Amino acid sequence: MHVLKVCAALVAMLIAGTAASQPVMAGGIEMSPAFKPKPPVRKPRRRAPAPPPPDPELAPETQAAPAAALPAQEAPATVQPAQTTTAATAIAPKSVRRAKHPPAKDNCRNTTRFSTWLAGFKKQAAAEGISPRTINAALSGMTLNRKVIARDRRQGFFAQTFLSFQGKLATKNRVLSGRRKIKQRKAVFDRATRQYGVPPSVITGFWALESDFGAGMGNFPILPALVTLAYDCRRGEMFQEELKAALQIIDRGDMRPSQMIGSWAGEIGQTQFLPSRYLDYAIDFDGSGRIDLFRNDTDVIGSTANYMKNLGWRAGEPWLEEVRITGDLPWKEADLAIKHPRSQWAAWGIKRVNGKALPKDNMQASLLLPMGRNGPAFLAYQNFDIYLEWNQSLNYATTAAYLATRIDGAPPMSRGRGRIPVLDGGQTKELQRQLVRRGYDVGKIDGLVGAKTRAAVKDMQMKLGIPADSYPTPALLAALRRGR
Ligand SMILES: [Ca+2]
Repeated sequence: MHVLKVCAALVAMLIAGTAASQPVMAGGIEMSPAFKPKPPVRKPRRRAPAPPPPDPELAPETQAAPAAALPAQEAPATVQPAQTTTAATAIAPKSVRRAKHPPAKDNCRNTTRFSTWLAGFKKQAAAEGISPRTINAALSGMTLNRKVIARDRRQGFFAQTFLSFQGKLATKNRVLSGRRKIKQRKAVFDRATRQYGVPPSVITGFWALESDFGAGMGNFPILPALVTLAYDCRRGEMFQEELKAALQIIDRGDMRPSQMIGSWAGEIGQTQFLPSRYLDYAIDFDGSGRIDLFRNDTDVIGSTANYMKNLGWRAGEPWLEEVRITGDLPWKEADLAIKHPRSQWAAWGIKRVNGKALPKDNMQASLLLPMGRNGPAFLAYQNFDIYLEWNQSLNYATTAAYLATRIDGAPPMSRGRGRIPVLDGGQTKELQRQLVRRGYDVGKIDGLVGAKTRAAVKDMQMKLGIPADSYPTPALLAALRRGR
């Protein structure tokens, strides 16, 4: 795992709770005849009852794609063709790594005409082996969907604290429905655990957040969305690869263009796989001869487990654990980029949340304080990195990991120790300007606390001799205003 890289990118999302909103409905899309919304692979839609659907924080909205390295066109060689898959062959582990994409280019401008770009993309897709039939069926008559672009650029404008974010998403309903699903599909989960080492609660945690077990998979035709995002300069490279992967899925015979219905950002199925993730990791876990991530629980469970194993999930190890802090700590050690053996955290007075002692062993963990030293505290184990690969937003990753522990029986989250001070967006911008004046690089002055801002805050806290937990507070802002 690229722990440091991942952590740096991730911490970047710390307070960037980001946009949250319902998937945009298909009504706003200009569709070619090929994309009349008739999703034959989906159950009748029923929106999840829980507040903001999870899609705001999903991978496509974050700043870089999951790891990986083969050019998209080479991927099919490693994939079992759907028509010939059997349970035995489908679960053969695959090892696909795609290249990391460059960070999103905010404030970029599109200079090429859409029609010119699309003609070029079609040529390139054909040159890379996608059949003319698929290219025509999927891309003819495509137009740009400005709503998708607006949606993509709007993300990141909504900051939300971790406590508020997790409160809306890691609901009791999802805890209970997760437990029910595990009981209901016990044999499948047992097989997935044996095969991939990923626990049922971890899979159901994602499953609940991503679609409430299929109730909310999005009703957006993803091809027009992918074409738009592939054209747009902000994350063009990433989405050109996703668009090609979608074409490969069609070429492979898994889906017809009209069946590709999902989120406005191109994710499909009950655990909301981007097309490249589908192409590389979706499997026919029930041996039916086809992969179905829309309606088939067994395929959803197997595919999700297969994906996580390929990301490096460590069987039998924990991922996240809420802990209790007793007394003072060297706060600067609370950083996802820093790991210590559990025995060291125990020596610093960290206990299990029920007050019992932590095992004094060598298990590596970071201390995660999403809202600073007075907020809830977690030990994030090495498997937590897999959560960050799934989605780089730290709020999302922590919420998904915590939800899995709740499904496994962990008690409701502690609200922290006392009042937790919060800076609003305007105050955060002012803090960023103050830090820039002192020579720090905080990235964009955007009112969102990303990795650079957190690092600057931590350094400033150390200089001022105050607890260096990287969490920006009104007190720190006040000290900076006073010219310290
Ligand atoms: Ca199947």
